[in-house]
Amino acid sequence: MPLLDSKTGKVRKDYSLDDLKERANYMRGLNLISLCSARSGHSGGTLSMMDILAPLYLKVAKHDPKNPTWEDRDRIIWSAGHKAPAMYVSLAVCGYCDEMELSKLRMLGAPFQGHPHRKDLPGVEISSGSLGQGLPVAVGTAMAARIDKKDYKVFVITSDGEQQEGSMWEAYMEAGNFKLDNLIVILDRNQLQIDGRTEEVQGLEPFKDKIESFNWNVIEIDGHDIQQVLDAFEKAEKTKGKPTFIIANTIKGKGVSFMEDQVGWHGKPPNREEMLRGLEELGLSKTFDLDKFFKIGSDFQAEIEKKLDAKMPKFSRDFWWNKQDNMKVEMDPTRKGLGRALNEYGDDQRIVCIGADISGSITISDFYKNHPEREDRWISVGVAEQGGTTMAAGLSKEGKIPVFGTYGVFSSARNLDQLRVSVCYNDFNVLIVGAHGGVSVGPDGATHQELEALFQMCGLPNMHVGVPCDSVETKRMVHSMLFEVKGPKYIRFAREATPIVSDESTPFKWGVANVYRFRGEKPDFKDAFEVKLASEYKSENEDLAIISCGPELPEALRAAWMLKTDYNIETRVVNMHTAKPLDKDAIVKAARETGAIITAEEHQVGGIGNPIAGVILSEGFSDGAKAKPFGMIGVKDRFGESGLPWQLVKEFELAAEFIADKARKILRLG
Ligand SMILES: Cc1ncc(C[n+]2csc(CCOP(=O)(O)OP(=O)(O)O)c2C)c(N)n1
Repeated sequence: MPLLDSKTGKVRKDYSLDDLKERANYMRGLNLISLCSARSGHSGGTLSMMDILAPLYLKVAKHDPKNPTWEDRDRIIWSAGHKAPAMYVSLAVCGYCDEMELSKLRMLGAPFQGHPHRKDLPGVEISSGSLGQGLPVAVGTAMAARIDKKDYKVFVITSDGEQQEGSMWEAYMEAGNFKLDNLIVILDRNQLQIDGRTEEVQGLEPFKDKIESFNWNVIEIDGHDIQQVLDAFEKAEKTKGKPTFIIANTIKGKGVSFMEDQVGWHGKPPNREEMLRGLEELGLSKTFDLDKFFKIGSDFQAEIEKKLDAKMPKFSRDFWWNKQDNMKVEMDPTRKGLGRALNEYGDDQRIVCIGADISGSITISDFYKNHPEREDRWISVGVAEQGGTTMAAGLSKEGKIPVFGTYGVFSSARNLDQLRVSVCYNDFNVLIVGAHGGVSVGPDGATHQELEALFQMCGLPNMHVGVPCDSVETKRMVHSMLFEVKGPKYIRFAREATPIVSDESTPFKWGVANVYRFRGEKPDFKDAFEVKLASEYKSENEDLAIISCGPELPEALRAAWMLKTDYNIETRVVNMHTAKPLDKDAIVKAARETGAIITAEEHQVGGIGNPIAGVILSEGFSDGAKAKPFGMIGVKDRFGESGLPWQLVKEFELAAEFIADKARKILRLG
């Protein structure tokens, strides 16, 4: 059943096999130019799907772009949300949106986030991007159809790395058990994931037998043969009493020779030259009006920048990073500190590192990269965060020092009960790494921006939580967490390069905050601040204290500089790098000795702000001393968005300008 007019039941256009081949090729071209415009995103796993998506969206599924919420439509659920560009391309060729609009892929405020959000764009059935959830949602949708006696089908797009998630297998069991013959799953079996070949990262074979044993009808096809794709869908629709699973054997990056079967093209967009080469290979060099397409994207980007500039609080001059002749900073991603530490300290035979398919990105693979002799202490679990966490607990029980790491959303939330019971209740010595904390993760969007881990992690008894301010402090903190801090521990860091504001001579003591004081502009930003352990700091009765952690600390330091320059305000900046335990002495002193307090964090507001407020109220002013003005900077109960990292720091009001503006308000400076 093809694309329909839901009012009349008439077919909008009946596509022949040749038409579908032409469309699939065209969709590859549109995909390439959108990714090039976005300058980030997933090329390989989108190109592998086009010979499946063209027939599915244009000929097989029953839907109507003019009536996207038509209740009898077939539901197409994308479990593999990172393939979003391919979804947008499919929706565009069906007419859900204008193809030219795809030039805004992954841009702030556009409806095409790095991972799809159902509230942004008609035709998107569910928000996804956290692997292993779309299929289980689809099982619920198929159950709803059965309850409502509707005959729509539920199609699911999934990928092979995703099969490593345990939640997929619960769903397979349920769908087989409930005989959901209205459920049709299509697996993009391209054999690659981020860390390498699927069979090497965490093998799936014999996959067909496994799924069949769960009472599924399994059909295996060449996913680039559109006739085979059409036949498989037809067989699936005729199958009764069982859900259908189509294993579509594909080639990642299909259609662009230099991307085909290349692991490096997973999360990488083509640059302009690569895009042009790709279009040429596809025979599409003259098909798109590239000038017009890219102009729409760059005009939109310019518009975003203008809006953000207008939104920024104003000061006497532009204090933005590296905008002055002096006060220069070097930038480096905090996550790199993890890799440096594991590389240097990994000879300790107790250390065992567990990777979950994004090992290079979070740098945990630096543990063995230059040390082949350590490979027997490296465990790849694949995309399986719950399994990785419980495995770490088991390793720790036998005296190992396990380090399990992935993006923070998946290492603090996906596995929360595993952390609670198997790690924390047992009080096992496990280091959990949460990379990609904060909105500055950028274009990947909400699903990949961890903004809640401090609530979860600090709420767990026995857990220790560290949030280092830069890559230098990250390395030192990892050392301390490996060898000094005993018990469960979580380290949170960011993705983007952020200012380096410490060095080897900066004091560092687990559980003790550092105090930073601005002493006057210097050629290097870092040298403009004197740093002391909070326990050794003598009060200067400053006007204000800003208590911060992580890469928001450099923003707090910049705010201190701005406030001194424009208002002669003295600020005590406290680096609360251990979010648990909090350095209560440093907080109480700041509350009693300075004129006002601001907490600043690149997290949902209150991650460190709430416990700090609690310490201030219960211990700072419990003797009846007069409370001081208090303010909080953080993300205001909102999911993140796609955008460029520094755009998001502005959009979410986390930049120093917003901290300094908050200070202006609570100190009532004109
Ligand atoms: C729960 C979860 N863990 C980790 C990730 C990060 N991630 C995005 S894509 C990907 C690899 C996916 O590989 P595969 O499923 O084979 O997709 P394909 O190769 O077809 O793109 C990973 C680990 C995620 N999105 N969700």
